[in-house]
Amino acid sequence: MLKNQEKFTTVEQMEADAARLKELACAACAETWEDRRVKQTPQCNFGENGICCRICSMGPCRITPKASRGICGADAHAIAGRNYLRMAAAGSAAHSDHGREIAHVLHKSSREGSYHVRDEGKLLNLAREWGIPTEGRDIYDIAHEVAEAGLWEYGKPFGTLRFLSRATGERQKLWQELGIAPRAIDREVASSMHMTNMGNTADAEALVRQSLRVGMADGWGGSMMGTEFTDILFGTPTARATEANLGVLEREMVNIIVHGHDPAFSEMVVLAAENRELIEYARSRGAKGINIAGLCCTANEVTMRHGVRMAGNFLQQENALLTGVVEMICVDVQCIFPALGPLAECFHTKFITTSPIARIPGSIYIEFKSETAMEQAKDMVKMAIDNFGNRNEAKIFIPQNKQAAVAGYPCEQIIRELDGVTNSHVDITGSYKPAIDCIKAGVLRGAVAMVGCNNPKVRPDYSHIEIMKELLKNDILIVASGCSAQAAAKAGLLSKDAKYLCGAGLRRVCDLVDIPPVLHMGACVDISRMMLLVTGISRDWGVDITRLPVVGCAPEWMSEKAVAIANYVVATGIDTYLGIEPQVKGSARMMELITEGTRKLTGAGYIINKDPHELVKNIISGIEAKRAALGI
Ligand code: SF4
Ligand code: MSK
Repeated sequence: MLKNQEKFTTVEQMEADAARLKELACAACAETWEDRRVKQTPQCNFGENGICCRICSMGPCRITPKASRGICGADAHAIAGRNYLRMAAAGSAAHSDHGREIAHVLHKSSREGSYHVRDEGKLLNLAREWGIPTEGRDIYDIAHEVAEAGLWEYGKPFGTLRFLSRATGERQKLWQELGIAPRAIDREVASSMHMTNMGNTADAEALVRQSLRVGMADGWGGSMMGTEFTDILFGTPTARATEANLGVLEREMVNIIVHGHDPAFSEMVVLAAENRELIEYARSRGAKGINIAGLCCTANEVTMRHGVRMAGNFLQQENALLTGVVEMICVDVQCIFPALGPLAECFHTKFITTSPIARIPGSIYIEFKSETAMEQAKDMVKMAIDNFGNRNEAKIFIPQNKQAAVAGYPCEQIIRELDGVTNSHVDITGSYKPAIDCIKAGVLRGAVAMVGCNNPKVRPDYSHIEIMKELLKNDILIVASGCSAQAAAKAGLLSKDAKYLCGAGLRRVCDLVDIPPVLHMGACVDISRMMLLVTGISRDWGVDITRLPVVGCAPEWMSEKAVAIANYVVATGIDTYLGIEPQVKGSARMMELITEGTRKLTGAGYIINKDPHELVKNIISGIEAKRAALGI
């Protein structure tokens, strides 16, 4: 038994909390995804295998043993390939539209308004990178020009994306040669929809190539822009102490949950909750204060900039409301269950939607406008306070489990931590060389980027947590984002005490650098940070990305955004281990293309295994094989 093992929250404990919440709720309130999943079982095999086509009204057409082609003649490979590309395009559109919204907020930033430039250094660096003059100019003039240049990336008629020049020379050359360097972001999304429109591409390989391209329009385009502009507006994150799981909800405080992805509005809610007058007002209404907690990636965003505590990840959103102490759940975009509408009606909870992108029945719609954001946020916080007295005491149950966590390790913070250890060696300051040396020496065997959602097809959080624990035991450092990072946080793996779960080498590194062994890098859009991290390691090591003992893993993914991400990760040359099968199984050609076919193009592909214990063995042997090939 490892020391302090009992400090970590197990999946069994989390499941017991969820079961108790359901048990205490009345029948109407207690319907959650678990019940709906049962009613949806068995799920449609045609959909599961990707061989149902309904892109024209001659269909729907399904591939069966007696019907190997749709009415137009499209075979299983064309149908599965088109469905797959459409998923990647939709995911890329979602992330990139989020990035676009943030670009518009930056474009409207001003000294007087709600939104300011908080990281001037990052803005100036980006302006220089993009050839935008900075000398003698007002910082807001620069911000507006940078934002406008970013917005042009969505629709420029010529050329490829600016951020591609951040990649290694080898990657840039390869992308050009393969013809997958993304052009304007919207163009790649539109081209994908055009290619998959009735009567166009039926060649599976061409569809997979475009999936890589539209994925890169996300990871090296819209997502990267979202990350950069968010840092400029709200500050580049730094490591912060926080807590995670439903135990962060407070019985005696006004609880407001922010949920979704785009931090523009939640940042305002967090600031409004710090307003002294509103805190006094909350006290006057019998509360001890205002408690903001986060769900999904909005949580990741505000956690790493303000230390806001995390109520949980994707499949925990209903459970948060079942506690009966949430005065308000305020959402922006993506990963929001429509189920929150009827569920909120079972409680006193105000369910507030704020974006025309996510309109949900049963919610109060208050469209967020950047011009009036702070006033709107204050009004909402006041509405939540006014709702505090409406709780039904009989419906309250707050599970006590919560874990300490440290969140907020963007590339800049990782470099800073490494510099802290090596500051006597001036020549390596600002590089990843200390980490590379540890990998070369075998003190660390490699690194894994743990990402992605929860999915009821596998036991929620179990795959994330089991895989992470096994990696730590095997001296493999983890960077994490999205709901995977939150699974880690709930289990206690983002705490510095998680070093007790590590092998001797990784534990020594954690002690020396004073970091947790799972580094929280942010939200889903921040997987773009991981691309820059790997690019930096490749440069500092002088070894091509495909040869590094570094891989990605999404054991419980569900979103179309994850398909876009997996495509740009593979295009960047990083093997990606999946615990949920992409819905292309009905086409042997597509299965071959996404596992081995892309490897011939980009040097990386998917490795798929539904069993988390087997998947982690695959990861470890993949990393060891890369080490052996490097001769280390
Ligand atoms: Fe059927 Fe072809 Fe129309 Fe798809 S595009 S629904 S396979 S006829
Ligand atoms: S929130 S995309 S469930 S990681 Fe980014 Fe979580 Fe997946 Fe949404």
